Amino acid sequence: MQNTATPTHCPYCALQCGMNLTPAPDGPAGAVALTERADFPVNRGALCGKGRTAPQVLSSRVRLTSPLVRSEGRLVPATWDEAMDRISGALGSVRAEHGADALGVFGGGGLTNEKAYALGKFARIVLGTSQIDYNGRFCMSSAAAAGIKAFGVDRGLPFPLEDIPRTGCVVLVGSNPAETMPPALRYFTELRENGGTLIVVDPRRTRTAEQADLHLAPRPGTDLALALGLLHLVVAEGRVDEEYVRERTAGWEEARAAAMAHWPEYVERITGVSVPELREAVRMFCAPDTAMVLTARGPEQQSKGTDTVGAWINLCLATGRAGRPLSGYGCLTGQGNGQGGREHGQKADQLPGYRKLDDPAARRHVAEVWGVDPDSLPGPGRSAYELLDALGRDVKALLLMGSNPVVSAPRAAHVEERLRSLDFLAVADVVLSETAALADVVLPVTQWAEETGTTTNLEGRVLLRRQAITPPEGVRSDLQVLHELAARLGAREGLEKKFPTDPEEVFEELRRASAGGVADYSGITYRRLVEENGVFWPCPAPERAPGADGGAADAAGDADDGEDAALDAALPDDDPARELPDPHPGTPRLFLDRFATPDGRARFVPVAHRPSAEEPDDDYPVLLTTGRVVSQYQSGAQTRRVAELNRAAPGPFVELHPRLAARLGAAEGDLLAVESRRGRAVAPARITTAIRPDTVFMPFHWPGEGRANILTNPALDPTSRMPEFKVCAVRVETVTG
Ligand SMILES: Nc1nc2c(c(=O)[nH]1)N[C@H]1C(S)=C(S)[C@@H](COP(=O)(O)OP(=O)(O)OC[C@H]3O[C@@H](n4cnc5c(=O)[nH]c(N)nc54)[C@H](O)[C@@H]3O)O[C@H]1N2
Ligand SMILES: Nc1nc2c(c(=O)[nH]1)N[C@H]1C(S)=C(S)[C@@H](COP(=O)(O)OP(=O)(O)OC[C@H]3O[C@@H](n4cnc5c(=O)[nH]c(N)nc54)[C@H](O)[C@@H]3O)O[C@H]1N2
Ligand code: SF4
Ligand SMILES: [Mo]
Repeated sequence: MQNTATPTHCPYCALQCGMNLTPAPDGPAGAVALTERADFPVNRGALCGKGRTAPQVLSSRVRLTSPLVRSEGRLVPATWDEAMDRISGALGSVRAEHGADALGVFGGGGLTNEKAYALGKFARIVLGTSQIDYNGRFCMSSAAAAGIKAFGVDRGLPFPLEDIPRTGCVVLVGSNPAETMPPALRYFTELRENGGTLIVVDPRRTRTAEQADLHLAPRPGTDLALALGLLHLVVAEGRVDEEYVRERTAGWEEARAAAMAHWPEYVERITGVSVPELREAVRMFCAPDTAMVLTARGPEQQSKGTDTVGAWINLCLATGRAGRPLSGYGCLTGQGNGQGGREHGQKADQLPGYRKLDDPAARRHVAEVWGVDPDSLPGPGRSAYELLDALGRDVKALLLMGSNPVVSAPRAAHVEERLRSLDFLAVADVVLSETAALADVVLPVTQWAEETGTTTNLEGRVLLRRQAITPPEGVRSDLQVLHELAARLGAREGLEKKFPTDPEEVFEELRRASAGGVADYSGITYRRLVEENGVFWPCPAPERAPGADGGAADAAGDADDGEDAALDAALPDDDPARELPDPHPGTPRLFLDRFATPDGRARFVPVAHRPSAEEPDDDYPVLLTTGRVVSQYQSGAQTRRVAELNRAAPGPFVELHPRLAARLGAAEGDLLAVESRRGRAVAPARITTAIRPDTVFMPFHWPGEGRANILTNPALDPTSRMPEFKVCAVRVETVTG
């Protein structure tokens, strides 16, 4: 690699902040110098502590550089050939004995688009299994399901972040960007500087809530009732945008009737948010001409997350705040490629381009790109938690890439036990995560700055994350891993040729596979990504662009090859448009003309409040909710390797209100035992008036006895199959002796 600065992007969250990296020839292997990259509009040079220290993981001593295989119970170094032979041997024999569906694949929303695409393809055409899903199921699947129901397409934000400071009011529901996306906080600060207002809905007075004009602190798990109560008031106070509802939506009468059953006083009893606060929120939301509702994991990670997000969307629709400039509903996605990772086929029910695996036209299209018989593609498989729960029973061998479920899955002790009961586990990772430590074979892979690939950030902006340094000896890329496994398992059919190791070649195929799908990337090239600093999907290739406005609506239709033929027929052979088509500009803003539903109207969803899967009772009287702190990322596999971050956030804790602490006789720093029906965790008390007295909060970044996910409830949302990370019932005691 040259010793010049390469513009690239952070490995961690969905903001995908831009940064410049230059190899540092005098430092240890993998050392780089990080400098500001002001030209990338999302973060304009700003980084959080995690992004700023991410290069340390490149040269970390604990970085894996040799494959490991289990021998006499211990993981010992091995050659790549040995490791790959073991994996292909084990997968092959499990398949021979138990069938293809006994093979499982688990992916991650941190994988690039190319990897996510190749992993889904590998599962379906090399292993022939339906049993593939990924950690994005734990992330924003409820918002995705609700978005598809209401708008016909799911893209995190339907507008760029730069629109936020120019709207009139933003409601942030269960989102704490001050800790989870610090450089994005600026958009909300600017909103308020411009005279707009910020409402934050969070059971805790977070650093984000401290910036708000109004902070509503509902009981965890009651956002659905809260949104319905607000909609009730919107109707009662005559604030419905009748013309908009008539012209751009369907299903209002039923949704209205459902909301009218949620009286403000009833909602106050459920949520703990007072009627005057509800009225103030409605006033602030409705007073300006434009407004937005943005949700994150708070309302989504619930066993009713899809309905909950649906209720917030209903509020936007009733007040005419969707599909209009500077207004709309959006979900702040989480992982580096949380958006793209959910579009290209590592999800149990999905094919590339956000196509459905059970749609015959989609199967035909993708099978043709893959050069296989559509009937050979398996059907939809289990969702993430259901897949983990089936390990050792129906699913006997697992290949895992880009997740650390021993720490991050709900009911984690059970998941760990399931992983241990497998006949065979292979994990590809950059460090020996808690999950990799259980594996039979561990493959050391390249990480972000050592490889090139695309990610799609929370705005739907596709980016090129470029290689900036040479990887260390001994590691290979995930794409190489899949190529070599395909060579071993599908040698007879020459399958390895279908798994290129050059990311751009994979992307070229992904373009074709996604063409005509909802998430159409066919007009995007690596070159454009560099020249334009990212391109928003949908971006159809010019020959199939549906028109200058390029709405997602057209792309979202069940477009298959018929559309191409029609377009071709419409253009005379010598039409210059055939030779020099203008590239599609990409679609920063969705829905301005129509929603991506067949009739172009958004759909209200009639929803009613229901309790969480587990409500407090005499045995487990306290609510537990979980989430994040600014200095650790997810399961901590990467950030726990950085000394500076460990100093800032050294370990787990239990946040609780002074009144609850007094009842327990607990002082700051005392060890608390938190027990749920799943298990018991122990961590020190952190006492603060910033949390409701009926609720405790634990971050989930650490393994060991303070592992929050020992406690969490795997109750699933019926539509999205999202587990209820954000609410379960616990009892709390001080630990004596
Ligand atoms: N520092 C850091 N940043 C990250 C990550 C990380 O691990 N660490 N992870 C990335 C990923 S993958 C994701 S998904 C995002 C997540 O980003 P966020 O969604 O902002 O993060 P969380 O802390 O999980 O949850 C947000 C808030 O929801 C609140 N909450 C809890 N229960 C409820 C409830 O019932 N209702 C409501 N309304 N709110 C509730 C919590 O108190 C918390 O403040 O962050 C991304 N950025
Ligand atoms: N209690 C509770 N639990 C939660 C949540 C919560 O709010 N509360 N949030 C959930 C959410 S939103 C999420 S997204 C999940 C995330 O939880 P996980 O799925 O565990 O995510 P990470 O910790 O990021 O794990 C990624 C792993 O892949 C490795 N890795 C990184 N990049 C690559 C790559 O390119 N290739 C390969 N092969 N490996 C790579 C990392 O080193 C790490 O070991 O946690 C969920 N769990
Ligand atoms: S906010 Fe997210 S993308 Fe930006 S530097 Fe921090 S972790 Fe990286
Ligand atoms: Mo996430």
